[in-house]
Amino acid sequence: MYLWRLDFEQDSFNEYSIYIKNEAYRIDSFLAAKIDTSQNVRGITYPNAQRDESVVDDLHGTKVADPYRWLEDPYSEETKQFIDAQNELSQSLESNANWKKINEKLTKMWNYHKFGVPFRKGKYYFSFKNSGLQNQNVLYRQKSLTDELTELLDPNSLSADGTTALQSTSYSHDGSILAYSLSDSGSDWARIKFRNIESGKDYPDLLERVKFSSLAWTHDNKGLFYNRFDKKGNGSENDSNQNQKLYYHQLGDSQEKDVLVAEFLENPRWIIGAEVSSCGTYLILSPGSGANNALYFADLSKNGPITGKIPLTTIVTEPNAAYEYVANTGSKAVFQTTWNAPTYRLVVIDFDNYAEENWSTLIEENPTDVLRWAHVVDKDKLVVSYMHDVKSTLQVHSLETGKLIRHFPLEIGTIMGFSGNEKSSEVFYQLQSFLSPGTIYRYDFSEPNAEPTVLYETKLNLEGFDKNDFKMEQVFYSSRDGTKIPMYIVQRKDSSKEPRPCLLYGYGGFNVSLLPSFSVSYLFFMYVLNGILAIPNLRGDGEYGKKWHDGGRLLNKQNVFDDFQAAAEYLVQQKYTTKNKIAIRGGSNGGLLVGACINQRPDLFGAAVPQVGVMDMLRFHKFTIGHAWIPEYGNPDEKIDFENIFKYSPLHNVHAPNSTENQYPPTLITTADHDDRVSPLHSLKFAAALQYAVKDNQFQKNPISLRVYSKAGHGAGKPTAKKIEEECDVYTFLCQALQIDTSSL
Ligand code: X99
Repeated sequence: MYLWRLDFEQDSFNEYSIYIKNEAYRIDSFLAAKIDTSQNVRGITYPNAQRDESVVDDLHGTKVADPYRWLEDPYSEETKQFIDAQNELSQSLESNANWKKINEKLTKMWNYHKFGVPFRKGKYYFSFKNSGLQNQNVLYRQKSLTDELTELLDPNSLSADGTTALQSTSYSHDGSILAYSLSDSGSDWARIKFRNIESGKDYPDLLERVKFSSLAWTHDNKGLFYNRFDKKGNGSENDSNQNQKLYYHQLGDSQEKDVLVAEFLENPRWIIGAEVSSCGTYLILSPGSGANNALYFADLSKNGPITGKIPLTTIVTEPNAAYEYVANTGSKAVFQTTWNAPTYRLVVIDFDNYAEENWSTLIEENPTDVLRWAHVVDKDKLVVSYMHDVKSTLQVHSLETGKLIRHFPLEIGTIMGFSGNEKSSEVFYQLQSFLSPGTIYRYDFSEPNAEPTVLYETKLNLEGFDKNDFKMEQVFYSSRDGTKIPMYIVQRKDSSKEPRPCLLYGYGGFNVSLLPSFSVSYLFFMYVLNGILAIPNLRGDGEYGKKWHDGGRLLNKQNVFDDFQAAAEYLVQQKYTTKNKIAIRGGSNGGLLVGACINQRPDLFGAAVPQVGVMDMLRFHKFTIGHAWIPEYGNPDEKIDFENIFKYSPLHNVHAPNSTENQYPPTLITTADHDDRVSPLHSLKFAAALQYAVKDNQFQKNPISLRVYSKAGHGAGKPTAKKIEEECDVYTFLCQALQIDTSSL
């Protein structure tokens, strides 16, 4: 199972005064073909994007117009002008007096030391640290945990504005060389470099055209397996990513000499996960698309030097479940799988006898708890983390028998980081929650009777903050079909008579779980703006395993939107807040959620912030990695999926309001120019359609705005400065839209 990079982060902006300014957009006439300005009755002026009514598709017998198809070209002058015109409106948020105050407070709150869990490799411990406001975390090494930290890799030195980010790292088996991939401006594209850990100097090697790559060293420390595509991109293109290949690079060679070791020509959409077993003998491939993968292995010790395609043995031909390598002892390998186990189990597959009927179960699936991960430590133990009703648990099992050895008691929260390996008796883990910024624990299996000790407790730089002044509840509310949905609700304890503003944040897809974790942005909303944070665990997510995921995907996708809307209704019924005080926010698949919900229940929310969302659900599969979402959304080229998708696709359900109550809430749509996970075209087309639907509508008073960030992507690798700016935009917008009392700013 691949750990998805999800972290699309917050965005954007807006303030009403910018709409009220009476200046129309002046666009050089020779470029003004597609964008013009128009002004509606209330003086809100939107860029008037030209509608090309000639673009109409016949999809399974239904005529579907796509008048903003031209916005799919990221390089056309017209698209650039559309973006500039939208940004001109939305950017002026920054001139709102609240923006500066929010920026000051938020920057102060962000400025505290952040540490990651240390991990051991070779003769050093390695750890990430951020002194507070550094754009990117810095990688350090140290000989012992009490030694000084020596800087190994500081991405902040690689670009002045912090937009070059470390994407992933992999240490050679002997711990002497670090392979690391860098990405620019938030794109998924990366380049791989190599650094000598002792000297801190880079090797000349440079590997490009890398995306969605594994980094798997051979244990001779001579080179690694990595993935690349034939064509290079820079992140602003939206070409479909197909025919990924697995290569082997030998350190010292130029990339042209790299050896093609695996490709799956009959499955052009597969991404090829690759791993070298902890003993170094086996190459394990887990190619697939979406959550499921096939499974292959090769015995590297039998094949001599890597000079061409590696003969692979097939264990699982068709991606029918998730299979992730955990560990092996000789030919017997442990995999974590959903095969016949909707909440995951651990199975042992013997590479010498790998037919399915010979697999054995090491740890049975748990009927209630979802197995999140398992790691081998201290030679013969498995540390296993489960999720129980949306909180982490941690326990130790025997690697040989699978039997439970002990539990580690945990406070309510989430294990955000874990490190440990079979050679060491020492493990580290970090626990976070909504009100706890993170405590790192150390436990040593050589002292089995000892309890975990605190290695580092993160301290906020926030005078007067006491987490005991807040309360965190978990409620289970009924959705439309009666299903009980868990939701965390966090807020200050002191009661206020006025309804509080409420931030309702959801995701609802891809088996992703929203577990309690710390976010400065959330804390700012609760602590400074006296808001209520509400996080429901919608179907489509993974909090209860496959049944939860399946309950909100494909033909069940509407359940996700129902669950989210039922959360808002619950918060109103239970008198936590009122409709006009609820802001819905979500990113990526959560942007789709927010987009669909404002079409379906515009009356239910006081503001909406859909970020980097998938909005054109009839064409998502045509761009970048969109094809990998077909198992989640269905295939628009199939009639049955088309009919389902067409009912909720945000772009295709935009409509003119028919009453004041049903007008769209103030909406801030955000995206970024290097988002090559979800192309900005989704947000551009959605914004154009919404603005067109409301601009001359007598019932619509609330603004719809679009902010397109530059040198930014889907979220991963975003520099701190950009994160803070975007949060300032969002909160300035929300203060206005929800009429939040800003006297505390
Ligand atoms: C992805 O699209 C993940 C893309 N991706 C792979 C990788 O398919 O990053 C892959 C294979 C092997 C290594 C690395 C990768 N994801 C991740 C979805 C949600 C996710 C996404 O970003 F599943 F968590 N989406 C954007 C879904 C809809 C909007």
